[in-house]
Amino acid sequence: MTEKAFYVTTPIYYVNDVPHIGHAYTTVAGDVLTRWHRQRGERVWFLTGTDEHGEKILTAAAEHGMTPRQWTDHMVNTAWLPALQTIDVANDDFIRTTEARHEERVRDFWLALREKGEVYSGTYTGPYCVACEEFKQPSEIVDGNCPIHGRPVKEISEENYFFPLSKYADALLAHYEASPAFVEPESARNEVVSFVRGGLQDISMSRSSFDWGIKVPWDDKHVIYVWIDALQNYLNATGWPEPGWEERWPADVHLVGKDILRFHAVIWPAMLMAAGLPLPRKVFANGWLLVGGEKMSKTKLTGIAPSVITDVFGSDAYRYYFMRAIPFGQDGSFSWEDMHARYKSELSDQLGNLASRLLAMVERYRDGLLPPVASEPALESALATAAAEADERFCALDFQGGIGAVMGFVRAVNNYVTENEPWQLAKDPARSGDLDRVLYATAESLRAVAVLFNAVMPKACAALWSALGAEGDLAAQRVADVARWGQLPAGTKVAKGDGLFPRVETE
Ligand code: ME8
Repeated sequence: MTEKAFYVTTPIYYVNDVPHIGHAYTTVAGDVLTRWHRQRGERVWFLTGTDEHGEKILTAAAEHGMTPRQWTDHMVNTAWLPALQTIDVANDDFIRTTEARHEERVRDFWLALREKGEVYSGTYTGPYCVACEEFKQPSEIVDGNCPIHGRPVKEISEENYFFPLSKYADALLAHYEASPAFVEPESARNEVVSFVRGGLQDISMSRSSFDWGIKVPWDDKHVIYVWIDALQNYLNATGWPEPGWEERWPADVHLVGKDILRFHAVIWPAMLMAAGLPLPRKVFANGWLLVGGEKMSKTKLTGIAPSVITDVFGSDAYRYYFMRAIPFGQDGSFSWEDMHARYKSELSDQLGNLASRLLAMVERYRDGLLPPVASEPALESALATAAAEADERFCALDFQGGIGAVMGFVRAVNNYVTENEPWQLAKDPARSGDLDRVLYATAESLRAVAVLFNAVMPKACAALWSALGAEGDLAAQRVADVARWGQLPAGTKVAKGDGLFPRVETE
């Protein structure tokens, strides 16, 4: 059997509306994580996709005078797939819950659970938030509104089929105890544990008041509840139960926003336990992206399309900013001022400036040809430390820390150039050897930076890689080899090229 892939998923997003930077946030994190693991030499599988059933989608389609099928096709093709290009995401698969490969497996799964006695019929009465597509506890409702969306919930009373979630409480608690890394960060884990300790209620696994969904296989007056349908995408995308599914499953990381933590850390593992299938290894909940102090959402009309930002700053700076500015797992605010300030001080003034200084000096003093390989022990050891630190942090989903480690090295190289004053060395023919050494060491450092920042900023790093005249495919460069000094051969032709991070007007 092929070695199991490192399998990462994002939530599958609702297509009632277009993507905003909150959706892109989780997806970018998944893309950075998987690109990093690829550069560790691992086989990786990165899945994203769309959640297309349920009342919310049905209503959106009707409001636009389309059938749900027309609407979901339209949204996927015009908005959700293009958004992946906008933010430069290299997913391996894209699953839609309206695909046969998903719908058929959902039916099989529930037929099997019903045969095992894991389904019973009953009546659900209580509040429901269509925006969350979630059955709520009366105690959660604030003045008749959903606590997340601030919009009225509706009272529903339906004949439904139920999944006996409550009987899995002990097994779930035992699992959280035995595998502390199953839910991260710590705050998310604590929330989940105390929620389950508070006692679980059985959940409705079907809806009967509308028909946009996967029909319950033994009763076509019901459709499978959209969340129950959606969660299974992660398993179905592996091809389960066809041969080969275990080369992906279990997922190594389910990336989710904290709004949907309970579905992933409580209901989903209980479903898998009921089916006798292995559990995912980790559910990691990111915090809220806030705009103007509020959670940005489609329903609150504060949603910003990713392209509004990438049109100004480009996809690399976009990816860099969100991963750098907000500790992953905590809430954080987006503001244009902060984005611009970091773009200027970190990307333009540090990284961009270092690259353009080096390339210009090699051009000017050495006709664009790299001097002989030369050792520079202080930089070599700073690089080894930064690479090890970055690896540890990125693998722990501490994107801010991983970027910080590489950026710390960029600053060290900038200081090295400033202290060694190659422009002064160039004036003194007797110090030509010193100039060679400084130019070589700086170029070699930048080679390493291109490798270490490739997961975060693939386009800029590819440009830097080619400007340095480096050979081979950048994405194939291994993290484990990055600190091996002397990889750029003497005489390599560098090219000045355009600046990596051009000035952006503050307007
Ligand atoms: O919940 N800050 O889909 P959805 C950070 N279809 N992340 C945010 C965010 C914000 N302001 N807004 C959205 C669904 N997100 C279901 C998921 S999975 C089997 C089914 C991100 O379109 C975050 O990852 O409402 C959040 O969990 C997800 O988008 C919700 O996307």
